[in-house]
Amino acid sequence: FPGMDRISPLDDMIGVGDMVLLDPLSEDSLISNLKERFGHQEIYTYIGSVAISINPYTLLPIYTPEKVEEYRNCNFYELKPHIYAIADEAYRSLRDRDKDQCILITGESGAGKTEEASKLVMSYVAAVCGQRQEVSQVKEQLLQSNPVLEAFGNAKTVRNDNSSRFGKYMDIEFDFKGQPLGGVISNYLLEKSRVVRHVQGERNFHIFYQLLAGGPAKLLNRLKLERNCDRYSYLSAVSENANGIDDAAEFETVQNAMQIIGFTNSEVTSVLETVAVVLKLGNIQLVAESKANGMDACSMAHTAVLGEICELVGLDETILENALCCRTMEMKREKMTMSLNVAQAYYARDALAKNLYNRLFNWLVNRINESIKVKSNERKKVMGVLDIYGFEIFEDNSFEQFIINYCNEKLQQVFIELTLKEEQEEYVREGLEWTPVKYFDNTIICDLIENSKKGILAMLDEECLRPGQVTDSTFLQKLNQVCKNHKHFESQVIQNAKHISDATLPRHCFRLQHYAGKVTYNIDGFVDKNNDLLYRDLSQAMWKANHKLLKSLFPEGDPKKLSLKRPPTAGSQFKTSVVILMKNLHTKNPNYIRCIKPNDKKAPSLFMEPLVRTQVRYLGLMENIRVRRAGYAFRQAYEPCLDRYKMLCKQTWPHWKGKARDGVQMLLTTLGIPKEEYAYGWTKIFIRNPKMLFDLEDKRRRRVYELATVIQKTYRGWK
Ligand code: AOV
Ligand code: MG
Repeated sequence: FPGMDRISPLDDMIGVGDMVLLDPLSEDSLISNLKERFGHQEIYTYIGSVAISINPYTLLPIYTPEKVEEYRNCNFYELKPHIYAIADEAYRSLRDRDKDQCILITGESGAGKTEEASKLVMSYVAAVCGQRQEVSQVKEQLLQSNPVLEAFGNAKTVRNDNSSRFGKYMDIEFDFKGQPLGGVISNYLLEKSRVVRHVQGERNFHIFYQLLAGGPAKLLNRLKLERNCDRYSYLSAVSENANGIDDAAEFETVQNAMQIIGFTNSEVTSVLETVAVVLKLGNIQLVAESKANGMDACSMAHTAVLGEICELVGLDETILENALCCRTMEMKREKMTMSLNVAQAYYARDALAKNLYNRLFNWLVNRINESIKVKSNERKKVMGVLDIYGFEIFEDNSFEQFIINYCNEKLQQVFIELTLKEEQEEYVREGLEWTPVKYFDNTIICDLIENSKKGILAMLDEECLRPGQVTDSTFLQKLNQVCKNHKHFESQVIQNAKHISDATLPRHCFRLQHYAGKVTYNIDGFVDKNNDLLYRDLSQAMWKANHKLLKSLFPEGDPKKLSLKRPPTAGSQFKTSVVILMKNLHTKNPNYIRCIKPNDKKAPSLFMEPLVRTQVRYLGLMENIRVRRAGYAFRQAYEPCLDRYKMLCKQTWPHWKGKARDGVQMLLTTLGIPKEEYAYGWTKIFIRNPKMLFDLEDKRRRRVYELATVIQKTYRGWK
């Protein structure tokens, strides 16, 4: 009888494993509970069915195949809190109760979302579902999409050595037996500005370093690349790489993964060629030239790199040079070529590099989707796993942080809506009494950003589309006018307003009071990044390349497909995809993992209380506990409840002939459990406190033991 020696699953726990039971309940007691558990390497703690996970920054021995076995098919509360318990619960609800699930993992940058989502949840699900040959290929492909997307979409930042610079949502699709069939990945706004620029101490996307460190000599020779990162102006100095990342080994992993997913050799080569082109673009240097007419112009300082690029992609050098140094204007059916000055040409070069890389990334996602998509038409059950960039507050925050934080704001909103809505609706549906608990609703901030008329995104779009002189400053002026009275908005112009607490806000910035803290956004580049336009000369040049992949990335460069329609702005595209994502999440049963970062040193066993306190506050953990407590922590349909515990009462054992609800009533009354501990819903019994459930489990275990002893004695007697 496994588990026989344990009285209750809570007994061998450090501190309190489910903080619904925390007594007394205060922010301090909550934090010291987390601290105590963290000190004993208990990184997971529940609030009801929500798991809190604190990044251990070290590999703990709790992710072994034995652990998977232990958690597999075990009841949620029978074992210590673990990500596997959440994954198991979600998987079983999907398989046995036919409910689509989503796993929502939130927390700030470096808190452990990717590790939990992409690695632990996915590998757990892969381990417990079918083992057949064709299934294992699907599983392998799904798992291998991670290293590929991480190589191209992750980078070292000051917060996290492997920071996701794109958002990812993956639907894993199963058949009715719970065997994986395939999946679909959606990606959200890659931080492409990183391709051309990153702050000191950070890196460009991993793949660049991986290729240089791990690419075989023959390949590098052919691509005319040097191993030394210093040679490439888009890459950081060598010293920044020395942080335990083994780029060469990662390169191997990525190559392997691409093969397993089903990339052909020539596809892999084309991808690496494109990566090389991006690197080389960064080395193109331009010099000023004066034209006879006194206009500024520029030309290539050295043509060697240009030659290398053009050779790689099969393009005439003059075409690329012209596209980088000039701009064609079309006026009243007349074409005019204008020379760019050096700054403009560098700008064009960087725009091309960013665009090219971004399109390559999208192509990769599509290509992976092609491999993992479900080929049959059967009805599917779906588990969605969301792993998005976490909330970011840097010293200098730009459009990218604004977008990232908007997304986190929306996720917080879903958390609020779904946890509270679900609770409340269920109580009402089951006919129980319920008084709502107060909590901070961040709808006001979401609205400030996304409102279709006066939201910041809408105003940015309006400004981008307005004819005339549009600059970041005109956009800020507009913001100031429209948002000046908003409680969550601050800027210099309105610094005298009452709600401004400090006067340190620079002129070219605005500040938002997000649910997770105040963030000051530097307005520089907002208009440009939102516009996200690539000069037509550049896309036309790329389209002319004799390189299948590269050409396909710039379909608008085809002169036959000349379209005057403006592509949607970056902000509005992002908003649209967030709206779709939110709709999708609302159709699924949510499972929450809320990640906390224990320190900002990336160090193991260091618990910085103030840092944790901030996160505990903005994640709303206290409110979460209060809601759970005011309501009922557990609920179970009458039939399974009676089945499990009927052995505890003479009247219900071995069979209860009446209605299950009456049987449960008989059971609880006979056991003498106080009435305020539970309530009868129409279809379910609601239990206020998990303690009662644990007591029932204890009693049940003892009873099973007694029954087993009786059987053993009888058996011995027979012998
Ligand atoms: P994030 O996804 O939340 O940040 P990660 O999942 O990348 O954060 O975690 C950051 C680092 O913490 C990882 O690279 C691991 O070294 C370590 N880590 C996280 N969880 C665990 C764990 N359970 N066990 C051991 N180490 C862990 V961001 O993508 O930056 O928002 O954008
Ligand atoms: Mg991540």
